[in-house]
Parts: sequence; C-alpha cells; structure tokens
Amino acid sequence: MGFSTDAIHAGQIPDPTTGAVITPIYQTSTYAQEALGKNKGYSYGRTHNLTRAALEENIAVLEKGKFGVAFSSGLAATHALMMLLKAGDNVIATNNLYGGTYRLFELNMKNFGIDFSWVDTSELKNIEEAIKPNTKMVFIETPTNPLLSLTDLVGAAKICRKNNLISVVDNTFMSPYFQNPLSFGCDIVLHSQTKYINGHSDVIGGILVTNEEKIHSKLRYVQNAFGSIPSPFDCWLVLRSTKTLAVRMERHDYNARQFANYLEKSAIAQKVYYPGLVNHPQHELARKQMRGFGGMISADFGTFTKAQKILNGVKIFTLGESLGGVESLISHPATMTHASILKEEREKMGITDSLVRFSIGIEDIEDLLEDIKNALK
Ligand code: P1T
Repeated sequence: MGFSTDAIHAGQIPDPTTGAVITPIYQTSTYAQEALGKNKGYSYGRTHNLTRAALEENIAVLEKGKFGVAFSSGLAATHALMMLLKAGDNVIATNNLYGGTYRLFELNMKNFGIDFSWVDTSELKNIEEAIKPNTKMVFIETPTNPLLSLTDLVGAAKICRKNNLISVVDNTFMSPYFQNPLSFGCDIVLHSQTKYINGHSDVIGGILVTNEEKIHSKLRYVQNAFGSIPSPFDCWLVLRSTKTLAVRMERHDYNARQFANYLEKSAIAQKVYYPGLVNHPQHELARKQMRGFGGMISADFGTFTKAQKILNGVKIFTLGESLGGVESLISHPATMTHASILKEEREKMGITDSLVRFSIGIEDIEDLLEDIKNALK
C-alpha cells in the first residue's frame, strides 16, 4: 500500500454499531464486565482504549513497524524507554538533541544510576569507541534539533546489532513520511506526535514503534504500569491528522527548500543548516536515507542583535516553542528549547546566541519570504 492509503485506512475501525467511517472517541474510563472474570477484552481505560489502539496501529504501519505504543508526550515516550534499563546501564546518546531529552537524561535519569555518554553520532566511529561493557542502548536523533546533523542509520544499526545494543531513533523531524529507521535495522522509533504527525499545534503526544515482540511487551507493560497515556480525544485528533501527513510534508519540504535557498543566496545569514542544501556536509547521506529534507531550518545570523531583530520583527512566523505545525514558527534555541544545556556546551555544538530556528509551515512561500525581508528592514 502507498503511504497515503495507509495513512487514511490503517488501524481505522468503522464503528460496529453505526458504521461511522471515522473511528469514534471511546471516552470511557472503564468497561462493564459481563460476569466475574468475563469481559470483552477491555478492563480499564489506562490499559485498553480503542481510539488509542487505532492510532497505535496507524503509526506502526506508517513507520513500517509491527507495534506502536502511544504516550502522553514525546518526553513521556522517551521516559518509557528509560524503563527498559536499570541502574548501572550506560546509554550512548547523540550530543546535539532536543534540550528536553538532554535534561531528562542528564538531570533526572542520572539520579537513578543510568550513565550517559554524549557523542557526535554523525561519525560512526564515535559510537563504536564509546561502547562500554555496561552500554545497553544507543539513542540517536537524526536530523538533530536544532542543528540538523545526520547519523547514518544503516551503519549505526549494524554497530548496535553487532554489540547487542538497543538502537533508538528520534524521528520527529522527518516524520514517517520522509524516513523509516526500522527499515534500516534500528530497533525502536520515537516520535513527538506533537510535531509533524499531528501537525496542527493542538495536541501533545508521543509514540514508540518497534518490530521486536520482546521490546513491545515491555513497553506495553510500562505504558500501563506508569500510566503516561494520551487521552482518547488527543488520539482521535492525531488520527485525523495523519490522513493529511503526506500532503503537509510535501508542502513543508517545498517551502523549506525555497526558504533555505533564499537564506543562503541572499547572504543575510552567516551559516544555514538545512540537509537539502548541497553544501550541507551530509547532503548525500540525507538523499540516501531520507525521502525529503523536511521543514526545519536553523541559521546563524552572526550577532544576537540581528537574531533578535528577526525574532521580534516577523509577523507571519509566530515566536514560540515547538515545530511541525501548519503555521510557521520561529524560535531562539539558546534561550528556549535548549536553555537547559550549559552555555559552554551549547556554544561548542554551534547553538550560539545568534542562532535562529525556523519551523517552516505550509503558508504561501512568497509571504514567508516577504516576512523575513520585512523583519530585517
Ligand atoms: O514536547 P514533547 O511532545 O514532549 O516532545 C519532546 C521532543 C522529542 N523529540 C524532539 C526531536 C523534539 O523536538 C521534542 C520537542 N521539541 C520542542 C518542543 C521544540 O520546540 O523543539
């Protein structure tokens, strides 16, 4: 089946009572049991919910996986992953990933005895060299937030398989439309559904997808035992959204290519980070493992004053956290999404005070270009 056919049909259960085409919102916390020990397979809302099950199947199919397990946010999904580990385990993680993931690992999970090795996973040898006897997991974000650095997924999956490590890929920036890490041999895909998958800036959600039965049953246990589940209404909203994921992603990608080209050619930025630019250091890898380049662009404007002028001067772009919605957003990673990283560490990676991140929406590109030109006037 093609992507859009799956997006529209996979996991969709027409209502058995009325035949309603759209999966209903099963807004219930519990289920009537026929007799003691006899029920229809549904016992309690945290454990079972049909709207959530429909969403989990839908995203699993889009990610070329067998099992999806949904959570109340991207970070709740990341936290659930940590529950696959125990005190004394080591995780190798991409050094430039979403600031909230860094904060969860470094400021919280460390207190529970889990140790993190931060490496630049864009060089596969760094992953190999970081493996310790107690390493259990490799956590990769590709492209990274906000610097759009890539990791070779075929190579990383091979290293993990050889060393018996669980490979996890945060695929939020690409969405299942542009990249499917499980197809490259990775074990688990993570999404903040808050971003492209939902795409309408009205839901916080997360999901993990895997082909491994053992991992799935552990995650299913964690979902119920820890209870960070999404509401039936949120699941329904995300299901509504995946139907248009393909058309939205095409437009994000089309707009972002033009926007990145403008930033580069006009020389208003000192450095532009976008995998679709031929001078992106991993452009060839992007072409190999991604089917598009996505809607995220970062640019270094040289001085904080210039960055501030753009951040405060735009009118169509909204200054705000988050990304992946139909409306364009602009943000300042150093003081917003990545503020929990020490300034020194941040600057070493390239997250300077003059770096601006753009989430290119699906508005008319001419208007977005005009907006940034006007902001600089
Ligand atoms: O916000 P939440 O749904 O919990 O997702 C966390 C998360 C996980 N992974 C990536 C790559 C992310 O970008 C995020 C959230 N990011 C933002 C809020 C942001 O503005 O970058």
